[in-house]
Amino acid sequence: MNPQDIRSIHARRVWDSRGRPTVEAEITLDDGAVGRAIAPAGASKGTREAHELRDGTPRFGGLDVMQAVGHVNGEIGRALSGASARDQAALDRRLIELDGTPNKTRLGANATLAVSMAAAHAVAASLRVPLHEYIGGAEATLMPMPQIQIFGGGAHAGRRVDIQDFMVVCPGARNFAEALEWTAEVYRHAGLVMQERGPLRGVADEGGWWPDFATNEQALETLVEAIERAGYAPGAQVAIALDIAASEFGRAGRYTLGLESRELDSDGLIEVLLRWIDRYPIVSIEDPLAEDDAEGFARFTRAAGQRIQIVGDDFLVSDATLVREAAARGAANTVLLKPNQRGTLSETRDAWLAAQEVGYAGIVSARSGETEDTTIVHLAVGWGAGQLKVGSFTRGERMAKWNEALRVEERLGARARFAGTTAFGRSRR
Ligand code: 2PG
Ligand code: MG
Repeated sequence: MNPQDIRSIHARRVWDSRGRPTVEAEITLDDGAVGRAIAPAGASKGTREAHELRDGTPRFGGLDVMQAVGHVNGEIGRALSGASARDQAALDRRLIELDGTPNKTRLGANATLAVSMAAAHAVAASLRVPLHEYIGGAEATLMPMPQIQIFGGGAHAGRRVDIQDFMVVCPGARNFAEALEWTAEVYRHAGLVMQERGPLRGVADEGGWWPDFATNEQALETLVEAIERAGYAPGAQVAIALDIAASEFGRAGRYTLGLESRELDSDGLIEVLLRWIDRYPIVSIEDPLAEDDAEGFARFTRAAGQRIQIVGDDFLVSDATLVREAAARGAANTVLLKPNQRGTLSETRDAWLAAQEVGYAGIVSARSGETEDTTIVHLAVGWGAGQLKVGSFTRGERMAKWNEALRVEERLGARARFAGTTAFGRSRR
């Protein structure tokens, strides 16, 4: 018997921030240590993501996860019982083999990810160290730059505006805690500006203000105004990061901006984005083009990749092979890392390792459907990714992550280093 061998695995159905079912796994080790983790769920998903297994029965609009829960309590539990949780790579390999499909279609990435993450939590508990330290060792002391949403949009706001995330980062902040303080002020002032213009219409899926705008660009203007009114210098102290999530309104090189009743080709969309970069203090753009538009991605990266960070989310789906392919064609310079796009911690980490090999930056990211689970905070610190995207600055499932990061920074004390914008992606050519 080894203290970190798996004694038992149990899954249950719990509920996410959208009131939808999701999978929680709980692993007990032979020494009695327990680890627990919950799978998140996306709304704007890449087609090459690992498969999220939903029952498809009439219950909860087909979204129930009792099959995935059953897989953990049955097949996965039997296969991993007695295995060492200490060897994350071997455990994840076992999950992949057991599933046997290229994309976790049989067991479900929601089942495998919950187990993969719960195992890491259990070992950290057994070793009595925080998860980030178990993952990255004592030298993993880099606190990430937070990317925080001020206005939601796209699939997270009934497509009220086309662009999905209007976010801020704080290049001028001295540490993580200060970046949160500044963002809190910007968020509050953005609310005040919206209120002056008309009734506040609440918040979008990830907690950003509801985007009651006449054009996409008006959101950018309002964001700059909020930064200024909060007392910060746009660009130098607080800058803008966007997730265009272009796969949601574009395919085969055609893009439809519904709000502005405009149809554009790739170059037309690139032109719009380049104008925005000239006009507004934008330092990062995610999924500027659709997942099927690698050529557009490469053209945009040639045009702007030395000035700003260009992030592949739907485009790269946290996949090491796709990261290498993108690098070979000069498309994007940064990968978004979402563990449930792959379904195990090891595969997600592989994408980050591939990114480092090819000179790409990395951003660990939540999904729009989240819970109180804070694993991603520990991944960001443990992997030294340097950036963390969690959604906005309201709603418990978002604040759980920001607050956990504050605890980590406090615990690291004088050893904590703040990534600032040093970890941002920039193309080298
Ligand atoms: C994204 C995420 C988070 P979703 O596109 O980056 O904002 O959204 O989880 O819906 O894919
Ligand atoms: Mg995205």
